[in-house]
Amino acid sequence: MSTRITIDPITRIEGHLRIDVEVDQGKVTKAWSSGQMWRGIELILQGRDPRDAWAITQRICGVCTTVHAMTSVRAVENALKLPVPKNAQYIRNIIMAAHAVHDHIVHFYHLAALDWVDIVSALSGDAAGAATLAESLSDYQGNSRVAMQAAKDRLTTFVQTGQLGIYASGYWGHPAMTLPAEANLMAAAHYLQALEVQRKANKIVAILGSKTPHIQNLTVGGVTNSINMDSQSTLTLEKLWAIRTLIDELGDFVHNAMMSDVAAVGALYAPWTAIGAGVMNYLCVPDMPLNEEGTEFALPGGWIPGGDLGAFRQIPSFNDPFFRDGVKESVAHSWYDYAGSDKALHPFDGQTNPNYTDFQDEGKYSWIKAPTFMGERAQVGPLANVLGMAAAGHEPTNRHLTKLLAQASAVAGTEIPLAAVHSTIGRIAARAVRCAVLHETLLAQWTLLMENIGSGDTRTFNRPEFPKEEIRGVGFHEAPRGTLSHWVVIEGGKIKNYQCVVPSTFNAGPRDDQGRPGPYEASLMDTPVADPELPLEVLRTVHSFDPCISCAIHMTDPENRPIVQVKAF
Ligand code: NFE
Ligand code: MG
Repeated sequence: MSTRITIDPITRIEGHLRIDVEVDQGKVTKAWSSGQMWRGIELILQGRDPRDAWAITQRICGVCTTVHAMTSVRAVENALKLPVPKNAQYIRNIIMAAHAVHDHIVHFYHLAALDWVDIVSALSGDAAGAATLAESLSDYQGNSRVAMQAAKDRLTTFVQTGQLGIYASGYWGHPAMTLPAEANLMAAAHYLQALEVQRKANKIVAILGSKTPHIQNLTVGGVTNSINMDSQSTLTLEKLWAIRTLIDELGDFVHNAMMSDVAAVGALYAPWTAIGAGVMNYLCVPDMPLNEEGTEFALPGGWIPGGDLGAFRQIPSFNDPFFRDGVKESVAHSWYDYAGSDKALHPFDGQTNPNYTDFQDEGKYSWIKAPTFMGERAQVGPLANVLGMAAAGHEPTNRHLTKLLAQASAVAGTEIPLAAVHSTIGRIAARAVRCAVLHETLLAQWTLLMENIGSGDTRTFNRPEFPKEEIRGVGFHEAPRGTLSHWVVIEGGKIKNYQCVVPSTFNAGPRDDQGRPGPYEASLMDTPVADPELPLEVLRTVHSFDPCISCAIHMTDPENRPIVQVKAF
């Protein structure tokens, strides 16, 4: 007999996500992913000045704080065929890389790790043992016995207060939590240290963007950071060197602590490399443009159908017709109607007409649309990105991926092949690899900016001019959760249509018009569930995608209905 489990809301994510699964003989046999909030950003944009869209779309989310702003200016620049000065590209690139490093650190340590790391068990871990383990994995400076004891004391004091706050409802002691106490203590110590480290990445965003979340320095055609080495009120050498110091401080944690924690946790949970593959068509886009036209990039991207790296097709530029023509969105199982027909629509012709029906297992059950690429369901995110960059022969990606797999194999005592990354653990591992790659990118983009300013180029802005006739543009960005695109139709200098196709829309989307499940749903199939009352295993796979539902729907329930009261962590 099958059991139905409804988890609503899923916590340690952004937004309101409901996951339903049917479990038969201890395994998931059916799954539904449902976005439970509606906003309306795409509709708010209609009729507005395209130069304002970035500031409005950025309010889609406060987690991926910069990404909608970046993607929006790119969409409008693409419609205008407006080049972007190199300084502006580099400044944007530094912000994007710093934001992603912050986001990936927070995801692993603060959002996902507590599905794998038992904080209660950490309290009984021996500090010297935890330090020995940590030092065997890396020479990160926060690995000492003193550091481990400090973390243990801090956690113990916290527990003695009796006010466990966010830790009160954790699945501590769950049979699927199998790390030794010293491994739990090591990870818990790095969890606490990561709270400080992630701030350093975010400071870089704030220095260049004037504020975070929600940067203030973008404009269609460039950035508003004036460069003048003789003026204290502009982007000065002092600020640039402050950024360099922060980049250097981040490196030790990212390349040593995070990479080896993920390798060790992954190796100790090796059975999870065979769980959670789901949709194996992977999409990622190139990013970190190096020239004014957006035809050269530091990081490659493309399409991998069926998980076959040999079939990789590169997306070379912002103007690539393959990407531009490849995206559609279906609403067959989403709470929207399309006027005229229920066929999937290309985003330039996209519609946002809400039609709420309640949760219908076989009908409409989510506020999230169901995007496809080349007619297929597609998984996006760090795993897709790392596989795409590896397939494109990107040296830093291959180096960090090889390093992580080698370390995981050493801990596991058996060779872990590349194919193991098509899994729940693989998505987490790929995020660490991407974080390491992006840290290098951050340094490289900082160097490019310094050299370019040093060459005498201080340009940061090209003025946009809007024609009367209709123009269309797409902007894309490889955001922390995957491929993000904004699609804008402009007429007479005003926005006629605006559609956002977002990473979590790709991954959290419901069934499409052909009844095919989305990546969350597909990845949950066959997941073992030891105790339906404590569905930790389901959370592991869902959290591995790093869900963001405000992004996925970018649309709020006007009546503010309470959804359900739960005690999940
Ligand atoms: Ni709100 Fe986002 C990212 C975007 S959603 S977090 O990264 O775009 O997937
Ligand atoms: Mg949308």
